[in-house]
Amino acid sequence: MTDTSDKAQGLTRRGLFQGTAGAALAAGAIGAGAFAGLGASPARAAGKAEVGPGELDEYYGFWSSGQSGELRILGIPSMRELMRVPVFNRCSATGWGQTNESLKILTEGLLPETKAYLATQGKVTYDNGDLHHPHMSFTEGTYDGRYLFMNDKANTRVARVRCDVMKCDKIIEIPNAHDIHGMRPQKYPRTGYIFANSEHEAPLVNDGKVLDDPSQYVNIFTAIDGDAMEVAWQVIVSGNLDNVDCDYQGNYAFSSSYNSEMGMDLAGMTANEMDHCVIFDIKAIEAGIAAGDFQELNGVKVVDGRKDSGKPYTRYVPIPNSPHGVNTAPDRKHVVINGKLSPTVSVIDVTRIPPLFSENADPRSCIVAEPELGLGPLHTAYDAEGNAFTTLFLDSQVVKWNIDKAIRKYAGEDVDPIISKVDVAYQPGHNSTSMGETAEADGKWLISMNKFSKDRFLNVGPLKPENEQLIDISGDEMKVVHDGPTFAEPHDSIIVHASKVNPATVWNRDDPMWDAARKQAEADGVDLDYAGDVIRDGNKVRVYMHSVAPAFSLDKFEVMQGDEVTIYVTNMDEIEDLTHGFCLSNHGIAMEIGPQATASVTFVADRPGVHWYYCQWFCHALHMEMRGRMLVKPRAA
Ligand code: CUK
Ligand code: CUA
Repeated sequence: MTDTSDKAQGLTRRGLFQGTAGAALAAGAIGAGAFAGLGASPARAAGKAEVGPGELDEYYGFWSSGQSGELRILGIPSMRELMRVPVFNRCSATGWGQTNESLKILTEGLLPETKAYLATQGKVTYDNGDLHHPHMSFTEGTYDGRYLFMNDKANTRVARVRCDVMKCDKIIEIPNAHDIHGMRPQKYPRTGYIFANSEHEAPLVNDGKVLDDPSQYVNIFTAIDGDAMEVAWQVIVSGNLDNVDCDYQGNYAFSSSYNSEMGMDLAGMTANEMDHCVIFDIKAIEAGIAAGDFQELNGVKVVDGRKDSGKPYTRYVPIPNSPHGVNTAPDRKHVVINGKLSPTVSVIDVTRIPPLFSENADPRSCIVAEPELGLGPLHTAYDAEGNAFTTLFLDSQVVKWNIDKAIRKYAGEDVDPIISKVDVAYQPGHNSTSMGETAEADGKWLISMNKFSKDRFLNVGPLKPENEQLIDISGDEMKVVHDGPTFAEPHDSIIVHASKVNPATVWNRDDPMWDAARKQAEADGVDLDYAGDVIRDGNKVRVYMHSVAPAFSLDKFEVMQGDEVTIYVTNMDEIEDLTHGFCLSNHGIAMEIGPQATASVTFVADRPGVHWYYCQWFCHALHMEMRGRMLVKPRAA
């Protein structure tokens, strides 16, 4: 988040706030008071937030974890954390970042210059990530349960998680871009493209010769083919890019830009009262590329969509002020750009966009409402009845407002679009509603993802958890029904009805995840399913074993000091929830092997002696006995 202290805001911003704070506060007072007697609408009920022991949640919540780098799965409404899926991070439990299978995924999509840089650090991949935005693939405007996609702001990557096994299967680094932030899948006809924003501007040729010449800085919008996980094309833009969303027709994507100024320091970035939203015309860009109107940069076709380019690929809609979240409404028509430093949100009507491109109409003519909601609007979510829910970072509130009323007010009618406000604790960033970013929004639950928990939980020291509050939005008055502490730092979440997701309970033995292991076993004449073999190949040793609770098929094996050893473990148990582990003590080696899965790890055996390996995943009454010995014979003197 931008520093929102008075000192950091500078005079321009303070002026803006002073001019509008009074009106916003008055609106807040009306919201809190005037509707108090109305009570909740009886039409819908969100249901109980408590989910009893043994009962299942109605929704999956897919959570980012910010600088923790992983994806998390929660049950909603219980807010129970169900699973952590390592993506950009290292994971001690599963061996993500250490197994050969995960290292393939973590390394194959890196750019050559990144691999070269990492080699100078003695690494093959990054160990950290900053995962902000998890979103599911769409078909015809709603979730289809195939994939989850997510960004890494820290190291300019986009990853995909397979929903059938809830494991990451692809990670790519985005060339020409710097620090991928906003990211959304195409909603229609299907995903399709993943749109990804490069947040931080950089010189187009970033060779260390340019620092203080902003005219040489650019920013890049990327469309990724989500099936192949390859960059499809890119667009050079003016200003930076923050968040992105797209329409329900498959025509446009929308990116907010908080630094239209191309400032390189805080004062520079917040100088203008108006920034912009960039509208990308997907079909025009595809046509331009087909017609050869691109330059090739690092193997990617890049079109020029800068403000003064005169090209038909982009339009720049002025938006107050340093806008942040971009959220398309389930009515398939409206897109809300959240003002952040302006107390307003700007509502774009997608049916008014074509004239911007065909007739060079005034870009602001696509704006049909700009309601003043309160201080620090960051993100907006939706119900099924034309209402929107916007987080107010500075006010520590969520405001419920009606899109149609906001449009009528903008057209001059005397009507208040604000329905109610609720206090949240404290400083909300993203929010999300049940199915709210799809055409099947159902208006039951809202999660307010609050950056600070302060006094809401037992004190755990200077570093506090964040606080995610579950809010019942089935009535006019929003009701906070649950506080959910979480570790660093969920930015965003989606709430997906459980009927959309149907993961396997046991791996398929033919899964491509261990293709390389399967091929190597074939070359070595080993059957992975019944393995208990040690293959020597020069100073490389491949140890194949399978596991059936409570035993490994090899209870000992021998290698020579200095051998490069690869251990393959296949879990032949077919029972749901029967995961084994393989931990080689005092070697820093551990991994998960799910039922019917194969996993492998490679290391150099350089500690003479007997070393135990053991199953590190409690699997059986004789789990403690599930162990064996590796003998490392000393190198001949
Ligand atoms: S950003 Cu975190 S509060 Cu990265 Cu989606 Cu708005
Ligand atoms: Cu196998 Cu514990």
